[in-house]
Amino acid sequence: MKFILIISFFSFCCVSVLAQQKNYVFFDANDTEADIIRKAATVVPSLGQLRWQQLELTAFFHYGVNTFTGKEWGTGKEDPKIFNPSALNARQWVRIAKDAGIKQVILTAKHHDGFCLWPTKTTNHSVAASQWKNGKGDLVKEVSKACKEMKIGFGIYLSPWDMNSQYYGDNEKYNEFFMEQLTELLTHYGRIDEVWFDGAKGESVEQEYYFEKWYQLIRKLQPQAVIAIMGPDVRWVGTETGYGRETEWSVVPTDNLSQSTIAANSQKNIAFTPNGDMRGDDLGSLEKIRKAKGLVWYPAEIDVSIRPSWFYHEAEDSKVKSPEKLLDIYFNSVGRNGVLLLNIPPDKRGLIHESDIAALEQWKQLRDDLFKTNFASGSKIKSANGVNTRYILDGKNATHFTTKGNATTTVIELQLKSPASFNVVQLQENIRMGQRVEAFELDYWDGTAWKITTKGTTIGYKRLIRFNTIITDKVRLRILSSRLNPCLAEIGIYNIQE
Ligand code: FUL
Repeated sequence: MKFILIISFFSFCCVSVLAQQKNYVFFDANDTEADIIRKAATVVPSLGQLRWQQLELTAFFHYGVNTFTGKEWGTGKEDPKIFNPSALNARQWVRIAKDAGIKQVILTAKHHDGFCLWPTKTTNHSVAASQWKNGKGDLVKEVSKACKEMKIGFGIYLSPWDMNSQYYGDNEKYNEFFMEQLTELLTHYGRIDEVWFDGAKGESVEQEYYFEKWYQLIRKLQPQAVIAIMGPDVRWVGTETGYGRETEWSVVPTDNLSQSTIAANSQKNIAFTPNGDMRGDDLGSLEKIRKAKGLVWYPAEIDVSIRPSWFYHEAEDSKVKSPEKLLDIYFNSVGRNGVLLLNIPPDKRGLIHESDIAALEQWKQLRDDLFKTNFASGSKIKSANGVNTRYILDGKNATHFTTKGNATTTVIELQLKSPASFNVVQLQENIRMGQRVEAFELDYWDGTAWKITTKGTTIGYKRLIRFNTIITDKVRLRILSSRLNPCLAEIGIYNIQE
């Protein structure tokens, strides 16, 4: 699927009350390399970004006229009458997602074809003109209600690209129309937790999007909502495979920015528009940040569909990703300092299909089995330069182990309660303190010497690594490099049955 990422957007508006630090920083002309590194280590998520990161698992529901035409991208010319689910049950969608451990769902309120899943006043091209519930249905309402009832987050996808709107191509009129749609969505359905703006845009009609105005509207009407992808709070990881980067920094450069705009805008709690493509392999290493004008907390979201396509197609019922594949995706998205956005497209009946349900249930079971026993629990912890060592095993991501003085390296040794057999390590930084760790190694004691088990670069909110099974009663984590004192929230060692 063609995904045109024109530009990336940053927010400079949110101050974390927790750390009294900002989610952006600027460099002065006379900053030394040491200043740059220190500044990078003190950029922290906004409260909205912190909440979002801790969700770990979110879901997409792609639903609309494409569900009934069998297409992935519509044309905008579809007859609304074709939208006619026979047994739609939004509570089933949300229940299935919640049972799989998903904490927030995003509904495609309008995809590129312009068909609206709510009875909007802005166009006739909506559920109101469909046969579903004799035109009296409101799918945004049904999904948002189910989310509230089941206490999970709710977000909306509103495609900027609209192939149906008569205004598309007229900058003023289309932006006004789009803002009206946004206003309806942000005022009629209670709390909205995420607003997702797609980067896909047709090339045949020129249309400018007034992003800054959209952001201001969202900040005003739903200040807690994170704005994703073509938005300032959450970054597209750069692929639609479910696999994030091995080295994933949530702190990335802001490029080509005017300092005066930033200063002015940050006071007014609005976002603005910098340049930069966020698809490279390396976004936040020292090499990158050294050349930057400033840095911003802009974490990665990893979107992928449970099926080959985004919309439901019967022919793909046998191509639903296996529970094992979903687990691998989990390791490479959530376990690579990202949030997974897994698409689960409901079918023509208006239900999540049995094949998807089975895969989701077994995926959840695999995760439950895997994380049932942390073999590090109850270990004796030793660290020559460590402070608050016990916090590394307290099960809380808001408390952390750190080091004395200015130490940016450390060794944490764990004497397990008894010998264990394991093949997974899970590490977490307390990101309320920023993202700091640049390199680590995990060793095990083989009875006579320390041997390397695995190694990695960034940790961030969560890092998961799988390796060949080892048996030992002693492991040690060596932090080899960190931008400031490492602030490690948790360490876990687990075993996947093979
Ligand atoms: C893409 C869109 O073109 C796809 O249809 C889908 O919505 C995906 C999540 O984003 O850019």
